Amino acid sequence: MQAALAAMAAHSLLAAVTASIAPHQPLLFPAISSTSPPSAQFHSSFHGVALKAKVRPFLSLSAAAAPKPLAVVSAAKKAVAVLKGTSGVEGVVTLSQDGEGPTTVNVRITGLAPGKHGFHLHEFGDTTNGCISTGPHFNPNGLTHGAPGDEVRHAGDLGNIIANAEGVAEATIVDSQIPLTGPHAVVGRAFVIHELEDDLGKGGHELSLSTGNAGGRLACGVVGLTPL
Ligand SMILES: [Cu+2]
Ligand SMILES: [Zn+2]
Repeated sequence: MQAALAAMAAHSLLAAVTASIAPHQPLLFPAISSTSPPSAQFHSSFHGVALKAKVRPFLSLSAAAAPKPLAVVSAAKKAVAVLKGTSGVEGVVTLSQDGEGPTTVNVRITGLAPGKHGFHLHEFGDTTNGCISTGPHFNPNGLTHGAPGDEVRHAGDLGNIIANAEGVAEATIVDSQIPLTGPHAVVGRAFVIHELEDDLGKGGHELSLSTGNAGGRLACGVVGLTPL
């Protein structure tokens, strides 16, 4: 009973204190209340901005002190594409990238005719009409078709991969123009393996500077993120 009374008393006291403070709320922000009348503090948008400005530097300072930015720079990123087609050609392409470094692409494709086959990253991850709807080679810089080592090339130009006598092509490609994040990210686009050798823009054919004259699209797969 005593405790209950005490609690009630404390409660009324608190209520009384709150009520008495309420009309003088700026007392809670003495630094601001000294500059203008209380009524302006909480109804003027100008003072709302001033309040934010006071808080923000503290927040950004604490964010700068945290190791977050470093963690982002050194983050490993991984993606995969599963290639399927209509001619028994299939494969898996895995991509990994550390921070802003080059992307390492591991390719294994089966069911191919022995020899060289053009291998590209095409613009769209759209296979609604088979590999045709993946569009042209990924070309964010508006250049002509070339070899992976050329300065003038499509970002998606990854050259040729070579199938052995069993029709299996395995390759590891390291390339700086197919990042997994950022404005030129390739996630959501598609790999395509072609019927013919890519002439790397040097064949003199009317298609050399757009597709490398690499022929039909045997299989394709959309690049998607995977667990690290
Ligand atoms: Cu292609
Ligand atoms: Zn190209």
